[in-house]
Amino acid sequence: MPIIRRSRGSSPPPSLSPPATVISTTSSHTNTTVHPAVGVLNGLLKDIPLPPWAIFIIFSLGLIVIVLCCLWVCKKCCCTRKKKKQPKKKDQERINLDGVNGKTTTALVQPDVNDVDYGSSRKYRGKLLYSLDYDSAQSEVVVGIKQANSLKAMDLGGSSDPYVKVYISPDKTKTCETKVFRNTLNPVFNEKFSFQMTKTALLKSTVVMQVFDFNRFSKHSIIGELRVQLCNVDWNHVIEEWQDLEEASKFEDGSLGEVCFSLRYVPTSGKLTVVILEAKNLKSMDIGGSSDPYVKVQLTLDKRKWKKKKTTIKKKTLSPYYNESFTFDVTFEQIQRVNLVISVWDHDAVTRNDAMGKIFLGCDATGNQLRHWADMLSNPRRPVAQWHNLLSAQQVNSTLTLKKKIPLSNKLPF
Ligand SMILES: [Ca+2]
Ligand SMILES: [Ca+2]
Repeated sequence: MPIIRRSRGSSPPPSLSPPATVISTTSSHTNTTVHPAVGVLNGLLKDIPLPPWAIFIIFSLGLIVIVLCCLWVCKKCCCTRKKKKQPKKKDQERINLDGVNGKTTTALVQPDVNDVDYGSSRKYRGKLLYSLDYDSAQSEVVVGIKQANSLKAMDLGGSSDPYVKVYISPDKTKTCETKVFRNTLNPVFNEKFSFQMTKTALLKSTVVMQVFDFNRFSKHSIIGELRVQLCNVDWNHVIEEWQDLEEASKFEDGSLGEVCFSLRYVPTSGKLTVVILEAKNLKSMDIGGSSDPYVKVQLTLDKRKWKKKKTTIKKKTLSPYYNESFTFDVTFEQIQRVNLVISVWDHDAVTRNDAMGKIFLGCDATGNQLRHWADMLSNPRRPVAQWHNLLSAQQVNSTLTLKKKIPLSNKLPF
């Protein structure tokens, strides 16, 4: 205890004197070793009326601010570089989008890779040399089928058996064919066909030249076709030219024949009556240039097969007359969701029956068919009859995209 007191008592006097000694030693130390510039700095620091720790904090803060400034400048530089890159990306995207948006138009002007492929396949169908002449004294168009070149091979042996079918559309009363040339892709036909035609009819007509591959035991397949609108032809010159064959148009109005039927709907009793009256200009499906047509009447509900009935078979005719009536129970609520599918078939005793043409009316129909359906609905209890051009079964099926038959339970009222 006393020792402690003594030390405490003795310590205060030295504690007062040492700062003076320390300062003197430091000053002597700076004077001897430190650079003159640091001396000037120390002089300045001495002049600043702030304690050293405050100066240190201010200096530190200044340093931090400078570092932050450097970081900000660096960041700014990087951002501007990125921004310079980004617009390039946007430009690329914009170019791509333009390409997508204008695909139909650009494809027409300049084909892209896919179109080049398509073009090569088009060339691959081959080309046809034909001639056109109009004899105004005789009122007839003379179509010359001269020769074909580099036709597409349709048979397994890498060749074809080509012949050309010629007719004038829309009046298809006369159809001509060249001889069949066996096993060649470069046939020389040199045949001429004449078609009676007034000058006014000429302006509305199209010459159709279809190159087929003959097959003895299977259906003849089309290689390609040319369609020349006669209103665009300069008849002052003899027309003789090569043209690349096009892909055959799949759907030609009127070419499959026409069918006439009447529709009657009674909303109160929910009865839909379809009377199949007659058909005309049907295609010949059998050897001997005829068919055995019957008509199938089918109803679909919500795009599903629902109910069907069919007429009797009319033997060996392309203009059958039926006058057969079919009545279906269709409630007023259901009639809004129904399509009526009329199809004409050729009956064959031995082989499978062939579809000759098809048509559908109802909620998903368009044009003439929709008009007939709408007329029926707006004239309840009255039969409305109309002729319709048959379309190909594939075309109608793809529009309808029928699903499976409705399960039996769904048909029951309980
Ligand atoms: Ca063949
Ligand atoms: Ca038949």
